[in-house]
Amino acid sequence: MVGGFGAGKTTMVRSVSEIRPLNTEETMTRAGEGIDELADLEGLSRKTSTTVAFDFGRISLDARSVLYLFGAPGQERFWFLWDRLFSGTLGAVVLVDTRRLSDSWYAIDRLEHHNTPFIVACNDFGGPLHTEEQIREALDLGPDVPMVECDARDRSSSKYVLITLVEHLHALSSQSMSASARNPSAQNPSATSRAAEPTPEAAS
Ligand SMILES: Nc1nc2c(ncn2[C@@H]2O[C@H](COP(=O)(O)OP(=O)(O)OP(=O)(O)O)[C@@H](O)[C@H]2O)c(=O)[nH]1
Ligand SMILES: [Mg+2]
Repeated sequence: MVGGFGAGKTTMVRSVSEIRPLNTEETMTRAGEGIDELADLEGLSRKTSTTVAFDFGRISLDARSVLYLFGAPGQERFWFLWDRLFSGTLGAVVLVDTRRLSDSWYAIDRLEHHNTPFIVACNDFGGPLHTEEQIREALDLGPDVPMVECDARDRSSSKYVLITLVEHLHALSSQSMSASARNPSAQNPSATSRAAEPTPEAAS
């Protein structure tokens, strides 16, 4: 789970994790960055804590496969942690507050840099409605990147987001397998082909 400050990453990990998630939340101080800019936003005016390392949760998919969930810290001063979180990650959810679309640019930029497959989930803060085309254009998303709406506070909605991600990873891995079957000499293990491994892996 990545995305801008206060987009709902910790909330989503809490909603879906089957274990009591590890959260590294600290109380936001007056000196904390961003507190003023969030004060007027519906749903965020009562936000009093922020992630300073990461959230960690887990979901068992079946007897053999476990999905590990990592929620990244949203504040800019903790972004240096992201590149470490991305290594070994199968895929990512970019959580977006559509009232603050530009806050998502950095996350998308880093994911593209790392070649990490991702989907976009627009969290419902009751903010101004944009069409899917407007959001795709603002985030410069290709048509192949799945986009869904969600409410991070709701378990079934958050589960649907993760299912969309896993299906996307599955589709990418099938594509790369059929491409390498057509042209075996061009086979090149990539982030997407790792998604096919059945062992417990991480998703964030
Ligand atoms: N209205 C509404 N509020 C939400 C939703 N998801 C989260 N919130 C609220 O938004 C606030 C921020 O959520 P967090 O989960 O702390 O956001 P975060 O992305 O982890 O924030 P940082 O770790 O500080 O970047 C909390 O007060 C949540 O209760 C949602 O879907 N709708
Ligand atoms: Mg958080």
